[in-house]
Amino acid sequence: MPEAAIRHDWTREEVAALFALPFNELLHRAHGVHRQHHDPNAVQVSTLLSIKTGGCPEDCAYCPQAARYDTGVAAQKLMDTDDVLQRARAAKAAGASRFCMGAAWRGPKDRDIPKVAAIVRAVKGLGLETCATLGLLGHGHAQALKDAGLDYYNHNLDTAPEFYGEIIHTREYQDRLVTLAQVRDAGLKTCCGGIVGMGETREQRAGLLQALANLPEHPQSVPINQLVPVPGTPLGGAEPIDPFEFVRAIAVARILMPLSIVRLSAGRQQMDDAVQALCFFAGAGSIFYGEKLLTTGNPDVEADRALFRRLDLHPLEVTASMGTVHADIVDSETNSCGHGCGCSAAA
Ligand code: SAM
Ligand code: DTB
Ligand code: SF4
Repeated sequence: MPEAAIRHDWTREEVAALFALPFNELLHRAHGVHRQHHDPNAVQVSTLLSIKTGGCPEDCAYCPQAARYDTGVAAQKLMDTDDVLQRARAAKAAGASRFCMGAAWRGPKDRDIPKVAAIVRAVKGLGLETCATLGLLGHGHAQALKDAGLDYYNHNLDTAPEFYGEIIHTREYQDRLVTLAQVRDAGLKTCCGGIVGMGETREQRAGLLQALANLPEHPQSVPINQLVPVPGTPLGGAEPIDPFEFVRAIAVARILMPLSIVRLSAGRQQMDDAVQALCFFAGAGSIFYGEKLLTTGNPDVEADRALFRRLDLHPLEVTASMGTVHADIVDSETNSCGHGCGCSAAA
């Protein structure tokens, strides 16, 4: 297979044509691209924590944290650094290599930035990669977070430009592009993806992935979320997406952005193991690990350990400036690699 080109000029027709390939053909192509640039048996493992929950003024139709929807999520203030640190230590001990912190804000106020920066600095000090998702950034925010030791900033496009207006009315697509530019300019890595299963058409799913792939730089991390329908939100009763259509979205993302790590993100609790296995084959190379996403559930740690064992997957080791982080999520009783791949993850 020829080396996959890194392109930023994908047309809608090209992306739609990938979606329309026979399923096996699409997965074969996607897996080929995956193997060219990634270890197909390694999965990066991140743990999420909501450091500021609920009470959000925005109206994102999928979100349980919007104050205007009655979802039972109580508004809380920003967590203290010590409480976040305790959760980050536990995540590291359980095998996560990255700690992702989310805040239910439209965006941080200037006065929030020193507090979040202190949290980031402390988490980074544990030897974890750090990621934050705080909403739209203001002047100087990205640089201050970078200076505190932030590695990634998550800010999603969420859906295709032409479907966006049906999902969110309190901020524009363009606002998101501006925040993403600030993130890149500060030298932060970008985590940017979206949600499928919100009632969009396949054409609109293609539109989301086209928009992601045609950003000035491919995001280093591309989370593909399946909608978690939460009662009380406008999308609480959304029709579940065909699981094979979700796998197609992962595969197309893999082909469009060959160097990026595509994350099989929210929605795994609603997915069976066979669908997750197809997602890994199609090019997903990252998951959220730990019983909770931000406010909704995620598979149990034990279930994920068993899944990794059954699929012979091992956690991606992150060799950053702080050294190698060993993510021992597979089996705490044995300590040698049984994959023949030389990794130190338990088999
Ligand atoms: N408030 C910030 C913002 O919106 O940018 C950061 C946190 S927000 C919860 C981060 C992302 O979570 C959203 O952009 C969306 O992609 C995802 N998300 C939220 N609710 C979801 C749901 N019910 N199902 C799937 N993904 C969801
Ligand atoms: C992303 O793309 N998905 C994560 C993370 N980035 C912040 C959030 C998923 C949230 C699912 C709904 C909830 O738990 O509140
Ligand atoms: Fe607020 Fe973010 Fe939820 Fe939108 S997705 S309502 S901005 S917390």
